[in-house]
This record gives sequence, structure tokens and C-alpha cells, in this order.
Amino acid sequence: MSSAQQNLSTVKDLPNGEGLRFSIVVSEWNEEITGSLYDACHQTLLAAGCKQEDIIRTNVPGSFELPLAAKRALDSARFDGVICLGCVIQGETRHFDFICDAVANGIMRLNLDHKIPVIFGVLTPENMQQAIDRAGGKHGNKGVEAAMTALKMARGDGNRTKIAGFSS
Ligand code: DLZ
Repeated sequence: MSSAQQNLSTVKDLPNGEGLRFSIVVSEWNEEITGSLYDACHQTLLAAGCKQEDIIRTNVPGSFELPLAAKRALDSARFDGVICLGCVIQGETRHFDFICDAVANGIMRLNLDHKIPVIFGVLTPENMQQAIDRAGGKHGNKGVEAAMTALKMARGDGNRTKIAGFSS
């Protein structure tokens, strides 16, 4: 995740995406932010060698709906990975906490229940400026990171462990 301390959105060592199919689920809340996340994510997948026709975008009304749309994509058995993109901005009530907890838990559950990676590409900033900074601003673009993570996990590079004397 990008932060004031580090920007992980630079594309180096882009994993090979040839032959991989991805679903990208995009929340319509804070559309100017999620649109930028999507554009960067989509471009990264194309740069990795994914075919345009193998990248399917689905919109949902808000971040709370991301896990259900991701589950539908998983159940279709059409994809090697699902990328969830959203932006929940902290408000004055506890709504923020409920949405963030529900989305994070829902996506984690899908990861553990299915053999297909589901990526948490949801910004949870305190204000719009922090969101802008992470959606193509001074802290990079989390959409790039989400695509990189999806590529690594879909290829299996993200779950290989090297322990002395043991190869998985
Ligand atoms: C209701 C709501 C609010 C207040 N804020 C956000 C937000 O900042 N980001 C976001 O993605 N969605 C928000 N939503 C909508 C909820 O995610 C959800 O769509 C509704 O509660 C309906 O289930």
C-alpha cells in the first residue's frame, strides 16, 4: 500500500499476464477515484500481456457490494483472479467502520473459501486529498499495486515459500 513513507506503485518486474483472465469489480462511490484506480489497474494488466477481452469490468453501487460481485465472478469459473476496487472516505459516523470491516472480511473470506485470488484494492482515506494522492497522485496509484498483486497471486508467485531444505 502506498503511504507517505513508501510508494509501491512503480511497475518493475511485471509478472507475465499472458493467458490470464481477470474480473475487475469497481465501486461507483467516489467514482473519480475508483475510475483512476481502474484505469491504472487495467493498463497494468494490458502491459503485463493480458488480452483486452480477458479483462472484464463490473460496476457495483458501493464498496459494500464488492464481495458479492466478486463471489459471482468466482462462481462463473471464468477468471484467474478478481480485483476489487473501491474508495471509502471517513465520515462523521461509524458507517465507514462498518463498510470497511464488512468489505475486508468479505474479501478475505472469499480468498480462503476459493482457490482464486481476490484482491483488496480499496482505499480507506480520511479525506478526498488522501484519496487523490493514492489514485494517481504523489503516493502513486493503488490500481497498479492491485494489478501487480493479482498477477503474482494468479501465477502462484505470491504463495511460494522458501524454507531451507524444503521447496514447495
Ligand atoms: C453509504 C456509503 C457511504 C456513506 N460512503 C461510502 C463511501 O465512502 N464509499 C463507498 O464505496 N460506499 C459508500 N457508501 C455506500 C455503501 O458502500 C453501500 O453501497 C450502501 O450502504 C448500500 O449497501
